[in-house]
Amino acid sequence: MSLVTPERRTASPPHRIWNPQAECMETDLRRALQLELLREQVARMNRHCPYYAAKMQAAGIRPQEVQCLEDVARLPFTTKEDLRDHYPYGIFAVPLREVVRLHASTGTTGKPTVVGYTRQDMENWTEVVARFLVAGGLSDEDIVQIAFGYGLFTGGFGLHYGAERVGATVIPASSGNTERQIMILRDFGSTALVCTPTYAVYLAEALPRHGVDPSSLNLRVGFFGGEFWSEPIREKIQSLLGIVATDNYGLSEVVGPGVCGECLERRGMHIAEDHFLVEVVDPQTLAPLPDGETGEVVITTLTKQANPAIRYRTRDISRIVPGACACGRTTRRLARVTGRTDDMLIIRGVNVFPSQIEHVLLQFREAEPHYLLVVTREKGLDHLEVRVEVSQELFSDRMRRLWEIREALQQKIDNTLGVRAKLTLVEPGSLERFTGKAKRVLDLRNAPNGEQS
Ligand code: DLL
Repeated sequence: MSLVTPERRTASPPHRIWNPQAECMETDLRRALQLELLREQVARMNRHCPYYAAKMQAAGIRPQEVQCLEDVARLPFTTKEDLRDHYPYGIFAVPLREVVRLHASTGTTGKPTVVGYTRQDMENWTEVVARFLVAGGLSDEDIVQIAFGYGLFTGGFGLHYGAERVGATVIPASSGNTERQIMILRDFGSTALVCTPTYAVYLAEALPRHGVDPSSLNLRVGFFGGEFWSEPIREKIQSLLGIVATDNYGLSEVVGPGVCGECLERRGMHIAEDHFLVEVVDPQTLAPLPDGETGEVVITTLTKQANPAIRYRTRDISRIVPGACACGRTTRRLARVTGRTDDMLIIRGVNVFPSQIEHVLLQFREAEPHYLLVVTREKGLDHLEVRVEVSQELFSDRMRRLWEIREALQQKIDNTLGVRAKLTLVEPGSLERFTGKAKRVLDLRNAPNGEQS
């Protein structure tokens, strides 16, 4: 017998706000609070982090010279390399005995960056995650299936504590094991799904193969983040699973998930501005950009105790959405992250972003949003191959149709990228599937023998 009562399915009232005092604070008041917190944070860093104190000295700024919020632009940046150079604990601003949790960033190269949380940091993290969950429609009536990895990655534990704080019933399913995820979705009556957007698509497509009709499930909302995704992917997830999907963003170096998340308006992610000061800067000149202009996101933590970050260069590309949101929150909103400065491939001098390929593929019903960019170097020349999965329907169609689509895709990719790429259509289901963050680029230019598979 199912324990899921019909009430579980009722939609929560739109625009419930978890912490109205913080989320709907008057702008002037919020800015005054941010300045006070910033000054305290900078003074603390200067006292307790010799590496940052030296940086400030080199930049010729003293903590007491931070007089207004705009003065943040006078402070030196922090980069991932800074954190790596002080691996593992060199940037901590409190003794280790005050640290109650450690996580580490997911990096593909070298050592990870280690991040710590004091008891108060855990409290703040839980609070900011609860805010975006409620903003995206979660309530204590929900059963939340968390399919993020539980471990050093901040996704699983971050969402877990926030959802528990809201009072929802939390299922720590962790990532992977799709069969078990489907069993839980069906038998436990999950109403909310938490995972990467890549995995949400994968799971949605796997349901019919496992004989499960998505409309027979109780799912109604989904919270997706941890990697780049696009509006068409949101539409795909929403229509396949019959849910409302919201985007949320964060990174280990400043907290994990919880920096910002969408409300049900889905027009930008509300920033937890009493905990994070977000700037957008020109990635070349590093000069601050006005709201609405696209650049690199730079984040200063305002309350983090264990390892505060001052002007952390995220490498993520986005912009602040100007204007007020209809939901009543007064916090500034960060638009969808459209890519990373370091995901950019330079192929024969042309800048190529994986997101451009995704954009093209989503215009073709016959192609799946499963793709891989393979870069090789032969005789000093870069070659880009784009491997794209075709739909089952096209695969079993006539050869002629396959050729037509191939031609059209090739043309669109060439026009979009501005560089010739070799297009390889591959069988449905043949590219690797990811249960966490997707990896779309295989750059073999510095591999010993290039790639020949
Ligand atoms: O991915 C934290 C997180 C977990 C956020 C779960 C949301 C949900 P890291 O592993 O340190 O932390 O990776 C951070 O992932 O700099 C972005 O490049 C990317 N990223 C995270 N969320 C989004 C998003 C977590 N909503 C890096 N859209 C960030 C686009 C995202 N990219």
